[in-house]
Amino acid sequence: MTAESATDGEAPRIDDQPFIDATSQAKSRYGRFNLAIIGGTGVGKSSLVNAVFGRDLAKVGKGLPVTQGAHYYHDDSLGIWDLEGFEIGTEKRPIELLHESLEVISHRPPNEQISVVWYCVNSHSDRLQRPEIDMIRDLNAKGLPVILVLTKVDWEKNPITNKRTVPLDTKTFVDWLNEPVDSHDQPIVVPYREFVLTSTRDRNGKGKGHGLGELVAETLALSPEDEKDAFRIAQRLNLPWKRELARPVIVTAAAAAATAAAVPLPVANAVALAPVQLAMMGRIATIYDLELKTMLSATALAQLATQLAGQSLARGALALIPGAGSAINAGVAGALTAAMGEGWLRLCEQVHTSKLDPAKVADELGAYVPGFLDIIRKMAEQKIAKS
Ligand SMILES: Nc1nc2c(ncn2[C@@H]2O[C@H](COP(=O)(O)OP(=O)(O)OP(=O)(O)O)[C@@H](O)[C@H]2O)c(=O)[nH]1
Ligand SMILES: [Mg+2]
Repeated sequence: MTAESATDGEAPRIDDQPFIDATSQAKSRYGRFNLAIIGGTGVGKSSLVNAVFGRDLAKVGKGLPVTQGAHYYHDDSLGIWDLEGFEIGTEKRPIELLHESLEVISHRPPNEQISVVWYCVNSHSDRLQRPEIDMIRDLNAKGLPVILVLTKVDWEKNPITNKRTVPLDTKTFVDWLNEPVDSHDQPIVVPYREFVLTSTRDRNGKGKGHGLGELVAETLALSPEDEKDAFRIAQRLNLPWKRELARPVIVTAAAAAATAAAVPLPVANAVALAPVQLAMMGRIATIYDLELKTMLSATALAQLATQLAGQSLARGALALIPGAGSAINAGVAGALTAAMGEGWLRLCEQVHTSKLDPAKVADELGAYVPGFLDIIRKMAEQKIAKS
């Protein structure tokens, strides 16, 4: 984005409404992923949520104390049922509290219903206690998939083989999980669906942790089919999942733009493609869980619109580019939209991974999202190279 193109010529008559509409449509289409988290005080629940979702909703504090034992925290893509207060040995039996909470939750709106449960246990315990087993059985009986998350695993790295091994106490727990027995050594069934060993930092409180990739993969696998996309959007560990969601959006928009230009559009009407492109960008932003209203001010959106159409510049300059022609045909419209989508995807990724400050998006647009003229120029170059 150069200063001239924003000021040169008339103000663009482009409506930013498609952008806003597409964002809210995509939000309601993808929906919300709801995770329930159970685990004793200090086992590392908040650290896990932070590591996987990149935010601790509890800290942000829009919490809703639904029952004595259950808090609900949410933003657009993520809801967390924090099922606390199940400390064994408290006044009320944990199982009763759990029953009460699940009963209350079942009467909440559909978009608040639990998809997956992370039952968190400190990996330094040697087995599950009876009340914990009862709770897991209860959750399972209610049709809720439970992932048993062993937290704070202190992996040891063999300096020679570089292989990571779990410490002895965790191994004892894992052995028990593989063949659980009761206190009389009789085999029992603990109906968790998976168990995953995790850490969010090393034993010195440093590093990024381990096992989290497996945790998100298992969570996705156990999520109901129609909530998988919401989980892909809510989580922040796996970028390829987001790209997989965003690419078809680009392909669809490029096809729509090509159709719109099936009868070649005069260059001055490049603006006709803007609704398609803005809608595409709104959808991609949603996939990266970005709040565009805070990223792009009205002025920035207007700048973006100029960038998209480039109409003031295009009018005279096109004639100077050999082979560019004077109309936008289907091929140009499709290529233009696809290039814009890829650029916007990269920009969203940078913001999402905190490599780009959301406040600087407006200034950086030009570096990511190619302008109309850049693409025409490129296509003209290719044409010349071919001939
Ligand atoms: N060594 C190690 N420490 C951890 C790990 N995860 C969390 N901790 C530490 O354990 C403490 C508790 O972590 P939290 O994530 O706050 O635990 P919590 O379950 O949310 O705790 P409450 O909300 O108080 O119930 C903090 O001091 C963390 O730094 C881990 O993987 N390894
Ligand atoms: Mg916490």
